[in-house]
Amino acid sequence: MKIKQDILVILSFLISTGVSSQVVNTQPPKPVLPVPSAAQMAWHEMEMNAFVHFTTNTFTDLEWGKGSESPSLFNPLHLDAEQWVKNLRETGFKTLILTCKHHDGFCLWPSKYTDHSVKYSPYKGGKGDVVKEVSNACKKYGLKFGVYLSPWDRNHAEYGKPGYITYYRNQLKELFTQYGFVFEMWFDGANGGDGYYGGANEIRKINGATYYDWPTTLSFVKSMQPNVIFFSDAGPGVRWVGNERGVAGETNWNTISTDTLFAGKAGIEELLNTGSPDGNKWVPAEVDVSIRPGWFYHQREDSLVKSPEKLFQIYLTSVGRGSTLLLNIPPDRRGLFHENDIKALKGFREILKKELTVNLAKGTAVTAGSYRGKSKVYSPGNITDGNKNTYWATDDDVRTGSFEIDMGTPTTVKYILLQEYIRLGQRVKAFTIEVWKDNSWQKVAEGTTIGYKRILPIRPITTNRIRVSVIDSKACPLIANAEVY
Ligand code: FUL
Repeated sequence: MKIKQDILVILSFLISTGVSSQVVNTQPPKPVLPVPSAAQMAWHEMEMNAFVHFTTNTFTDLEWGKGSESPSLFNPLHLDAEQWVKNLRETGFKTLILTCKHHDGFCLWPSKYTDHSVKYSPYKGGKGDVVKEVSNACKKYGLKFGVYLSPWDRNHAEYGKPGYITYYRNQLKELFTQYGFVFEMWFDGANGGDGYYGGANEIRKINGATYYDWPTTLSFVKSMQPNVIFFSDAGPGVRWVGNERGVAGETNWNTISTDTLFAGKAGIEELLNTGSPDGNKWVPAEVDVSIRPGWFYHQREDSLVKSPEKLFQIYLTSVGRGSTLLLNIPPDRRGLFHENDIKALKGFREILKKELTVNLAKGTAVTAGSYRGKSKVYSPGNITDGNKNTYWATDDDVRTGSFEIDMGTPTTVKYILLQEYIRLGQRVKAFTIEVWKDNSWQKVAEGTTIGYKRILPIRPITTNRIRVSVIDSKACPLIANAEVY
């Protein structure tokens, strides 16, 4: 008798907690394909990446070196890669991508395959290796290191001919075997045109679709480093965002069909900017933008460094639109980040701290009209539990729904941050945000996509309750996180 009673007590406990229903109703939602790879997921989570453009251009004041520059020009007497990396880390950057070779062909490492490198420069008496210094500083301070190696080479005599492809792959081999883990490889889309080309001084056009034989090159790199992410206009790892202004689409799908991306096609920038909801590949957009008007350092631009406020705006239109930021900070002729750039980075960090540190929603109660199988595994409480791997989900046939965050005490709210559980695909197509004010719900924001992260700045308003409604979704919505600032 006693045993029976105990069983009854246990059963009623299981029912009240929803655990019993898990058995029948709580299979995880099926993925909405395509979904991110593990390396792409890690890339999403980095959020802020830094770009560093540095070469002979820094000394010639050019943006695109012609390829005829003498290596003797390159002499940064005070180069301190740790100064770069420490500043980046303090600002919140997780990675650094270095222009190991820009279009002018000058190599920042002593490549065995050319004389056009640091080895033939006065820098450290020809014994320097900037790639090594930078990758070591990244290791020391916990940033991931990435490589930019321009496919277009205005110095190389064989550019445009088959021999250059062997040269390019030899260089990739050096970079991918001598400097440790490379998280991202950046393939620039700028290609072909006039150049020095070993003294030929002519125009060389290439067919970008066939000349480089990218499939062979990419699998060669993957054979050395399987977890590398490839950036190019069309991926395959991450895509260009379609502009260099720091602005991802307000609608920003991580999905796109890469066979719709033809170079020169009208509207291609717009397509890159927004992605497409029915895209058949996961190729998220990366927002590359420079802290200065140019990508390389020019003294004349010392007064034109973007302000902390502008950098924060760019953060909101990149990270805040489900993309990652790739912010370029070019070292000056000394080989240091310029004081003005450092000041801007510090100011940017202060704004980030001031605006987005105290999450008013953390650990607060959340309620929802419905949740998957009425199971705690998918309950709305997952949205504010601080765990990115738990999420609120609805039943499969429910593609709309809302949840409400109750913060208790009325507080002034300026930003609402939302995150989908994208490991199972990007789903939300439209949503609204309302706040409880003067005894009614007032709409303060609306949007289309959420994706990995969406930050919605709103006109500051004092409230204690916030309601987020998914009004259209590709499948049952999965919301992993909401924060309020
Ligand atoms: C462009 C290049 O031509 C610029 O010089 C710079 O490297 C930028 C990031 O990409 O395509």
